[in-house]
Amino acid sequence: MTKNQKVLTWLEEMKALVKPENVVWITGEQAQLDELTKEAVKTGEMIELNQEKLPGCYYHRTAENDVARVEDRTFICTPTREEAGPINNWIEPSEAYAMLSKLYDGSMKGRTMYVVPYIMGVYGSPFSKVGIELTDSIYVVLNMNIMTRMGNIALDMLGDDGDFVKCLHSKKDVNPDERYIVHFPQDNTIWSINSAYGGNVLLGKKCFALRIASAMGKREGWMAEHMLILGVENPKGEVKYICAAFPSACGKTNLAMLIPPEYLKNKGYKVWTVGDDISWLRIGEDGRLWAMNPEAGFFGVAPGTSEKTNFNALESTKKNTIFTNVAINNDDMTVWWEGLDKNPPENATEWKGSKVNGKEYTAEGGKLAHPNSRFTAPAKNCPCISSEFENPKGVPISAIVFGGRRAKCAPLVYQSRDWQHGTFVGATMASETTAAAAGAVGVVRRDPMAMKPFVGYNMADYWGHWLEMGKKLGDKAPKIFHVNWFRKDENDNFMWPGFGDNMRVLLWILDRCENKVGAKETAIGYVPNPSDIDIEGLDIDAKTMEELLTIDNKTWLEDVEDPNTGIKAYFAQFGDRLPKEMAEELAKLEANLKK
Ligand code: OXD
Ligand code: MN
Repeated sequence: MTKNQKVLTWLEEMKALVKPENVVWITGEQAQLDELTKEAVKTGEMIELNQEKLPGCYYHRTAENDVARVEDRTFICTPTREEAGPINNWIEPSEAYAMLSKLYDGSMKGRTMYVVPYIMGVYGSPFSKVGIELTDSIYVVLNMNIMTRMGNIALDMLGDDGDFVKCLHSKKDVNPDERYIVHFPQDNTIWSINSAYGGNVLLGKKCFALRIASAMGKREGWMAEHMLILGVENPKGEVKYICAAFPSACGKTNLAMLIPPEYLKNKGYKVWTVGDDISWLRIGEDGRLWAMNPEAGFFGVAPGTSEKTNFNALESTKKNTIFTNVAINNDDMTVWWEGLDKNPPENATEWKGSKVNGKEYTAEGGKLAHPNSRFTAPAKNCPCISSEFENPKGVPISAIVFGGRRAKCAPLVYQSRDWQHGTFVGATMASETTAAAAGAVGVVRRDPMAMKPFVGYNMADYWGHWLEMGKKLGDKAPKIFHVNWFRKDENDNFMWPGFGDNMRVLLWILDRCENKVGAKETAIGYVPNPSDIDIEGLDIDAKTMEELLTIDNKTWLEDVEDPNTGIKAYFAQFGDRLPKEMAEELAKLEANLKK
């Protein structure tokens, strides 16, 4: 336990509110975790999978109404609405505490409250921060054990006087009408109630490591970003690091764990994964930008993950993994999901819990796994995990890459002119909806820096913070790029093969960072000369390559001016809080396009 009076006082207050029957401190010791797992299996909260084929793996099924993050029930409770900004939901803090206290009152009656101390980041790193989550869910405890460094180690790092992020979670009765995910950035506090699903309840992840941490970063001069971190090793054994931010369904985990094409592998190129979702970035003593992955595991989307699409992610799930809402193969108690292979199990339990013939069920269009079903896998299982994953200093970043799914607008890759322009490129990031989701196809959705659902304060002030960081970094700033793996030809076919071949684009990016290759200056920034992207062994002709890199000024002007989805309309909602540099960049883009 701890002598930290701030912890003990807060714990007493929270106990008085939720009134648990017992309180159990989570130590992180294996014997305690084994006991909890046993108890969860006994109550049905977890299902034991085949311990020979999937050692240490368990299954969890959520309520049918509790399968994803709930953005419309997620709130940023800053003292004023303006501090939260126009794209966050807001409640005045004292009103939120009062409303939620009524819901939490006695919510753990007859239950055990687990006290989960955890570290976001590596033990002892100056980058790292401590949180404590109080929860009535063993599923949460076991997931936090994979996603964070959890238990006594965190109390040790906290010490007798350290500060921590106060996280209160009660699954209560999983009532969607009273579900709230609420953040109080000025109090470093998160309250989550009436959900038992990953992103809403593993409070170290989106809630702390992005929403609360982005606000901390603004106050303290660092950045919390929705970015993967990967290392590219060249044949001389030198490794350069890249951070990349993409909206969901644009292949972040796949890029983080990329396997280079055969001809590059043969030359000695390798890719190393440092993180697949979140990056905390600070300016190091050498003046460069350094990144650390605050997480210890991957909370990945299962459907679509296969040996072909992401061998390394699949390998990561073979032991000590928790599966949520995938399908079970009852013949051997293993797991299955759409896209794993073409062989759905006959004797299956689908994600809602019904026994079905999986072959017939899927042939009729049924989904055995929920589209947002997940694996929680330890990062150390990943075959390409970076040797720097546990480095308390993090890794120095050469390039920042933004991206989205744009059928026509964005070229395969372009480089911003400088940090200010790069901030504008991130701020105007967008992605088009796909047929996979309900609703119209090809609708542009703005998702600045892929942080739309995760920024813990006014997005306009967040852009201002990016600009401040750029000023501090000066000429040591990473170069900023934009990629688009999803450009389509006139017959609606993807023009670029994607997956491992994206490595070819990463190599151009790194060459640009080292001034080893030229580029064409265009209205939107620097675009590669087509012959500078290596297409050896690819079934792509020079004409396609050229098309992948063309910029159609008319399409771009529409992207600026569309009254609903355009950049101008998007910026307008931030009023005079929009940094003048962003308005300047918009004017420059417009002028360039009209030239
Ligand atoms: C995630 C997300 O789960 O971005 O990582 O939604
Ligand atoms: Mn994410």
